[in-house]
Order: sequence, then structure tokens, then C-alpha cells
Amino acid sequence: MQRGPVAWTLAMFEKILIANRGEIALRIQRACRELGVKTVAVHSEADAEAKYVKLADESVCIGPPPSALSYLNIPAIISAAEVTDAQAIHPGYGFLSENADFAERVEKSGFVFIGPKAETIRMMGDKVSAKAAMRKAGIPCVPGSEGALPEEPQEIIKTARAVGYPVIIKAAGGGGGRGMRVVHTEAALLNAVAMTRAEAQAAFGNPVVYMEKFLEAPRHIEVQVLADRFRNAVYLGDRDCSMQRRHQKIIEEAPAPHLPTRGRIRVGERCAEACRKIGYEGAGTFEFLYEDDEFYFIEMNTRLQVEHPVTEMITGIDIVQAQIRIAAGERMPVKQRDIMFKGHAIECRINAEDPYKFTPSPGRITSWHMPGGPGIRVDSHVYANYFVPPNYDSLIGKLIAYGDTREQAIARMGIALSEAVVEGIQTNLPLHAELMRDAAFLRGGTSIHYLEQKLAK
Ligand code: MV4
Repeated sequence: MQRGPVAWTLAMFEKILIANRGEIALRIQRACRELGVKTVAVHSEADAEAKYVKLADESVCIGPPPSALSYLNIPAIISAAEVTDAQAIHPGYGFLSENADFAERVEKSGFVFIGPKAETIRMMGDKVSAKAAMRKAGIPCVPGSEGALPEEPQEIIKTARAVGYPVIIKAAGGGGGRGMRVVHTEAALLNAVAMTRAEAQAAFGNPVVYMEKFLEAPRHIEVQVLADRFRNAVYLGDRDCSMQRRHQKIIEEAPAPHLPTRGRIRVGERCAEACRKIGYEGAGTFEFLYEDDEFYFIEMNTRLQVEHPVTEMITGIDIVQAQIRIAAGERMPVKQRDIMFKGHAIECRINAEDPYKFTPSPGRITSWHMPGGPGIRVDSHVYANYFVPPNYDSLIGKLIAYGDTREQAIARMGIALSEAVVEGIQTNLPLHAELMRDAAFLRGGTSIHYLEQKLAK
């Protein structure tokens, strides 16, 4: 929320191509519409009949259902921008959103990529260079190898002794949970490094690995930032995304519960300062592990995130509009002191899946009734008689509840979940309803392992 009116300035795009699908394609379209910008939807053959495709000003089919042939098809997307005369491309999340080569080709073809510079995306994509840049910019990081692990066995052993067991070996080309191995003893160390290197080479074409102290039961806390090309940068507060299973977040909330005020402000300020130092441009997220009142940076996401609505709810700032304005070259009208944090927001991701076995549940939705009332927001592209294609991830919508307090947000979410009806496919709504009554969730501040441990029981 801002004090007084805010005035963005300058020329806006006339037309933006949205290189994504589903709820986020609709979310971006809504931001464009409010800005008076025309939209181009690109879609696969599987999404031809989707409502958000019909709602766009124009649409272009970019290929058959598999993502590799459509939503990841760079030449088809750039051609679609050319034939529709779009000026900018919004990549959403997933797909090509953190592909530096895509960002570069978009810009080389004469379009604006709505996101950070290609070189920034490339730097953050390499977790070793990301960490080095952040350390240099004053962000607290997990202790570990300074940079890539060397080849020499004695050096690796020495590093692990200095860090202290358990350690975790991570691939520089990994991230989001891919390419990691925990090591508890020196006897297991060299083999674990060799295995992680081989897997990293096979999966990412990059054998570089690094080492960190393994944190046993941290929380996953992230800080949202916005920065313009004039080195104005603000933080929009934090989110707790610890409620996850197999690296898939299922509930996120803002602000993160039970953080000490000073630590929270300090980490936020450091993130904004790091953006100024590295010349970050656009929306971004600093991911931290949080344990024993300390923040440890692990990765930076250079895209819009699924969970951005909880931050929008507590700040009143439209993050997607801000991304577009920043990409158009506008100067951010808000300073940190203008940003007010008010209330609490929780997001439940609605997935088309078996609520306890987690197997995908694509197919036709026969009924779809979504809740409403004070503090309830539903971000979804689906409707009754919509067919959930089997080709993409299972997210079919997000239920967001806002309240003056965390307790009120949870109460509102519980009511919303009791009103929600989805038939024809299975969803994880029952799991969410159960979590809204879970004693540990109600206390707040559960670790990244909580949900998997609860499900094991
Ligand atoms: C860790 C960790 C413990 N210690 N690093 C997994 C995803 C990737 N972004 C980083 N991950 C982790 N890194 C150290 N030094 C535990 C995890 C981790 C995790 C992190 C965030 C959210 C969920 C997770 C689930 C399992 C492991």
C-alpha cells in the first residue's frame, strides 16, 4: 500500500505477447488490460479452447500439446510476436521464464523481455556464480566451499572438515531441489561428490558442484523485490513457503510467521541493496533457508512466482503491472518508506491430483464452484466443463485468503475451502482443509520437512 497517489510515467507498450498458459496467462492478461495494453495469447493445440485464449485480443497456436513443441518452442514464440506486432514478451513462470538464451533471443529480435537482463538470468542460473555475487553484495549465505569444489580429493576432504558434517553437495546447474546429495561422514564424501558431478553433467551438461553445511530442519523463507533500471529497488516483504512436498510448494503465506522484526527488516534491506549493487531489473525473489534466527541465501529466482499474490495482498502492489512498467522503462514511483505491510495472506495451490497419493488427475471438470466474500481471491483459468490436459503441471488455480491477522486469514481460508466444490477430477482441496486445522500449521513456523513427516503418519 502506498501513502497518497502514485504516478508512473512514460510510454507503455501497445501490445504484449504472453508466453505461458493457465492461471498465470490469465493473471498477466488482467494486468495488461488494466494498463490499457493489448494482449496476444500463444497456446498449444491442447489449450486452443481455453477461455483465457478467447479472452485475449489475439491468439496464435504455437504447436502440438507437448511443452517441448509449444511453450518451449522459442522460434515459434518469436514468430508469433513478429506476426502480431507485439512489442514485449512476458514469460510468466516455469517454461522459458528463466532461460537466458530465450531472453537474449527475444531482445535480439527487437522485442522487450519482461524480466531481468539475460546476463542476470544467466548469473542466477549458475548457483555458484549467484552465490558469489550475493556474498559480494552483502547477502548472508550458507557456509560452505567458496565457489566450485576443486577436483583434488584432499581439498574436498579439507573443505568438508572445515564446514563440518553433515554437508550437502549441490550442482551449480541445479536448483529447485535438482542435483543435490547430503553427506554425513567423511567415508561417504568422495563417492557422493563423484556421483553428484556425474548426475550434474548428465542432467545439466555442467559437472560443477559446490558444498554447503547441511541445515537439518530449516524453514524456506523468501524475499520479494522490485527494481527499476535506474537502480531504485524495494523489498516487498517476505513469504514462508515451507509447506511443501517433493520440492512442490502447496501453501505459502506472507508475512512469514514469527520472524523477529529486526532480522526481517535487515534481510529485506540487504536484498534491496544487493539489487542496486548488481543492477537488478524487474521482479525477483531471494530464497533463504532460515534456522535458529539466521537467514542463509540459497538461490535467486529471476521470474514472477506462483505465490506472488500473497505479497500483493499485504502490500497492495500489483507485481505483474510493476514488472510491465519497469520493462517499459518507467521509474518506480515508490520508495521503501511508501511500502506498508498490512495484514496476512495465505495461498493454497489447487492441484488436479489425488489428495493423498499425489498422482495427477487430469480430465473434465464437471462442476466448479469457487468461494467468495471478504478477503478471498481466486486466481484460476478453469471453469465447469473445462478439460484439464494431461500435458502440463497440475496447478488449476490458487485460493488466496487475506485477513487482518494470520488467524483471520486461516479462518477465512477454512470457510473458503468448505465452500469450494470441484467435481469430475480429484483435487488436493481435502488436504488443504485438513492443514487449516493442523495444530502445527496453526502455530506457524513449521520446517520444510513438516508436510512429508505428517503424510508419512
Ligand atoms: C539445502 C537444504 C539444507 N541445507 N541446503 C532444496 C531446493 C533447493 N532450492 C535447495 N534445497 C535445500 N537446500 C542446505 N545447505 C535443504 C534443502 C531442501 C529444501 C529447501 C527449500 C524447500 C524445500 C526443501 C526440501 C528439501 C530440501
